[in-house]
Amino acid sequence: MNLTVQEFIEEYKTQFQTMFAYSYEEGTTEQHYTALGIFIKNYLSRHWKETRESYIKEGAKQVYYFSMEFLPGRQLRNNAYNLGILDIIKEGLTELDLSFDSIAEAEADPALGNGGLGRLASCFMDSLASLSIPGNGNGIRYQYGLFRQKFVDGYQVEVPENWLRNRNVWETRNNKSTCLVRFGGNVWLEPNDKGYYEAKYENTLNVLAVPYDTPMVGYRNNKVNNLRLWSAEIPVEEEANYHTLDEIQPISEITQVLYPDDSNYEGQLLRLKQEYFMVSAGVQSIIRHFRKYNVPRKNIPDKIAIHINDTHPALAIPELMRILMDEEHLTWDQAWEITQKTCSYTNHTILREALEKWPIDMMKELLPRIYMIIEEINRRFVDYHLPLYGERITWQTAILQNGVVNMAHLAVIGSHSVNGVAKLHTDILMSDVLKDFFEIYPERFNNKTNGITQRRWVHLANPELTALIDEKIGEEWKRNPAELKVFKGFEQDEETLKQVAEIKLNNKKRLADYIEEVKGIQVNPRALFDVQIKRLHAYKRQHLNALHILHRYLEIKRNPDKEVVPRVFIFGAKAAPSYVYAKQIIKVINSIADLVNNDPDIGDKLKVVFFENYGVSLAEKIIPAADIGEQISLASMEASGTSNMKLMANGALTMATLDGANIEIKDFVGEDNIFIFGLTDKEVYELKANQSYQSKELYETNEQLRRVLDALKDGTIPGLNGEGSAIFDSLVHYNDEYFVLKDFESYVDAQNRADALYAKPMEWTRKSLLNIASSAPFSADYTIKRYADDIWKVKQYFTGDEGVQPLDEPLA
Ligand code: 26W
Repeated sequence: MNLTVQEFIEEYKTQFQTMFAYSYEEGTTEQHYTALGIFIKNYLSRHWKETRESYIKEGAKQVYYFSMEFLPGRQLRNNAYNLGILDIIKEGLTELDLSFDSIAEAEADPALGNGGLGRLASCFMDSLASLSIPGNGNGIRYQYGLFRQKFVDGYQVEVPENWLRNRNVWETRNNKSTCLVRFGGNVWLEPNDKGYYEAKYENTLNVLAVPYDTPMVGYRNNKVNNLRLWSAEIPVEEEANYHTLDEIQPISEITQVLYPDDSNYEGQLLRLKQEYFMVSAGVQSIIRHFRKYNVPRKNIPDKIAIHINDTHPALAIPELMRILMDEEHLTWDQAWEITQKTCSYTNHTILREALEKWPIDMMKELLPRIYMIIEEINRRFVDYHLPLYGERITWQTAILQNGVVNMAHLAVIGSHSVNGVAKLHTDILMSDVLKDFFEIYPERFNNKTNGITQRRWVHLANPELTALIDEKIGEEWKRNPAELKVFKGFEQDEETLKQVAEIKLNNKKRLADYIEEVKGIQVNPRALFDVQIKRLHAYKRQHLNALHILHRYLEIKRNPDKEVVPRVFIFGAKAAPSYVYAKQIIKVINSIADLVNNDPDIGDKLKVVFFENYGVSLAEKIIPAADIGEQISLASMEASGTSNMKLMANGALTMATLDGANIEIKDFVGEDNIFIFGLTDKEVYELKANQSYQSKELYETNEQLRRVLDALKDGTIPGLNGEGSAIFDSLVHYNDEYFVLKDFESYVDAQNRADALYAKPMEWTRKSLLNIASSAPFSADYTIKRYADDIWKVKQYFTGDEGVQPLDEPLA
């Protein structure tokens, strides 16, 4: 299927006319987006079908990645690129006097996730397809994605994100594969004459789960995997029972909106409904597949792997038990063996407040049969472990504790594999958060450091850099990222360094134009672009960044004639709507931006830009233009981070604490090519254990720090209504939970080192090049290959020599 430009032009014109009944010349950008999306979807549909058929024919083991969140980003460019028809389409459109770039901007960015966890799921989907691994995504088709963020007077305001307003061209509603999910009511077990107990239900709320399938296109390998997102509807045969909107509400609300919190667990009934809805529909459709192809049930673990992305889908464990026992009539022991061998779990956070614990009463009432099963899992666990491990360990690891269902415990007990997402994070799971489990099941624990897809984050987001790498080392690195290291050979090559610097400058110019367009702020593209993009959370310490900016501002005011390295500080971050402190930090940074950007004494020396509505599409614009990536979480708190990897791959130098994957970045790039500062995780643990930290002392004894902190509340910053004082109080009077003041000095020091280096452009660019060339180990292709080999035991299904090749070099 080699499309030519002329074929494309003819087919596209017809496509447009068929859809809109007038000529393409009269179309709006949005219509062109729709027509082009449908064109591409038609083009890939054969591969989609053939991929599914080939997996069935081969009897391939398939993995199902269960996740409450996916953040795929816009798909038009990515799909065309992976299919290998992007250039043809671009050329054809140009001949038609249309611009691919503007058309691509018309696509809604599906914000079906909060942050790192959701984006990781989508990078993984891309890698699964590109590695020719039979991998399916299973999630929720939220009608409203994560809220759209607006700033009003510098305050965050949330607006609904109606991403489905225009047609979603990528999805296919699949009426053939619906299933019923039951909530509430009464359940009991009745012996029958066939010799087993039958589960009987009455007065349940029945919800129809309707799958919408979205193609996940592999890189140049003719493979298209499936992402299945479920939507809740009234079962057709019960339609007559529903009369008013109020009556429909309990059903329609299930998939209406994504919970906008990525760090704070709230035991809300609706969230529990969402979790069970997605899990039940997903597991049912897997088992139906087995029935259809008559696979013996005991072979389930040889044929499928279910991956649980954080605890949110952990009910897959009791749901699989339920189906195997109640519907497939296996015994408990048979069902349990299958379930454990099938399921695996990734932990994404050590924040205690993020760990899911459902009230037993709520679970019992909403999911009576599931609760019975959890109770039995717990009973057997306790009975078995009590004599072996004693009271303390057994009760601390039990699933049912103090009136709640501990979902992490359920996930660990019901899985054969438990992994963290960076080396340090996994170590902390084993030595602290899940320590007792590590004692019981040491063999289950393993590390899988996160990764990113270079296809979206480098090839497409940074085409100039990609072309340069192609020119210098050939194109092999695109299929085999390890090849990127060859680029290191150019670190002393002046011409290459100049080219790298020029590309960065071009990217910065484009971003500067965009900043002017959307924020009305003029920035100097030659200034150092310093970027922090991630959810707003105290542990990520955007306020440490803000203190440093204030410090710079005060220094420039005190020494107006001193030469400084000009900087543009760039932020993108949403705060959970109920997270007051995070919202106060947003307001303070916005007010600092007002102060700094409008002070004539400051000029180009310092600018602060806080973008509204940070998400995948904005990240694609910002990351290629970054000189510094801020990764400044308190050591031990950030499980991995993934923007650190994206920024480094685009030549940003990392400003980092020794946390999450920053440590591995440092190991690969070398400590001379990264700015490390701050407490280590051990020091943090020690300070917490001996309670010796007193932030107020630092305030009182460190004059530089005091000046900066005082500026938060003495009127220096315009437009605040107590937000500066609130942050001041948390840092000075409430003893600074995240050790911001403790790390301040060493942070400023590292920032000064960055200035000094930036003043030597060739040296800076050399380190930038080394970052680019050292980023290969963070390709999600490697991460996925390790999941596939170590956890899922799924194979790559090559039909030729296409696709991302078997990876020769075990990295990390
Ligand atoms: C129950 C509410 C809730 C929702 C989401 C709690 C916790 C979460 C996620 C675990 C938050 C998350 O996205 N964690 C991030 O996962 C990334 C991918 O592994 C890591 O790179 C980040 O460090 C981690 O914060």
